[in-house]
Amino acid sequence: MKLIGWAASPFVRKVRVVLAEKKVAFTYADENIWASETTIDTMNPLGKVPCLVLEGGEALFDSRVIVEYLDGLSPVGRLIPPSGRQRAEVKTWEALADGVMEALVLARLEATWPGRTEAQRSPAWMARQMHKVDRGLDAMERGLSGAYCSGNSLSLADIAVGCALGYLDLRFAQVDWRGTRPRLADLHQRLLARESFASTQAQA
Ligand code: GSF
Repeated sequence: MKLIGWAASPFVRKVRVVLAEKKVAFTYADENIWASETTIDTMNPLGKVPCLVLEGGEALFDSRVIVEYLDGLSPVGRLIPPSGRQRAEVKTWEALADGVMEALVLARLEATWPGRTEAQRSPAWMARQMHKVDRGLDAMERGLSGAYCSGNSLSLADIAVGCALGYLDLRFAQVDWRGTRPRLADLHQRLLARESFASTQAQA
């Protein structure tokens, strides 16, 4: 299978970390989805990455669909509980982390997308997104009572949260998210010690 991605994307990183944790073989194709000549929309009509192209040529998107598919490929190192409350809990953590990533991406696009003039950029819109980020991170800090976000082993919840925190460090280095969130800071440090996170860290 082939993963089409973009190195800085936190959603792509989530998929890459899951591939590494599940030890699934794949090829990686970096696609600049912001360039006018991108052909990503022939695979994903929404023009977004990550997109996983299966052996038969079918394309899977978005990241939540892809990670669910990958986790089901083998029972080894299960990252998503099969059913019930535990499953809902992990998926809710993922939704929270994805929401933080989405808000960060929207804030960054508002500030930097070259299709917009300086006068068209809205500080109020950026502030609205960063407020979501703040609230999201506070909720994560409150919810993190043990070594892992959910249950007592690594799950998709930790992976998604780690990717959101990594994207903050990558694109919003000025945000001191660690100051009031020691448990998240500790989780992030422990995640970075894993090969799956260390090998997928994007450089600014
Ligand atoms: C979000 C993917 C996304 O926003 C998912 O896969 O979970 N809900 C989707 N990808 C961005 C790259 S990034 O900023 O992470 C993307 O491909 N944007 C291109 C565009 O035209 O919006």
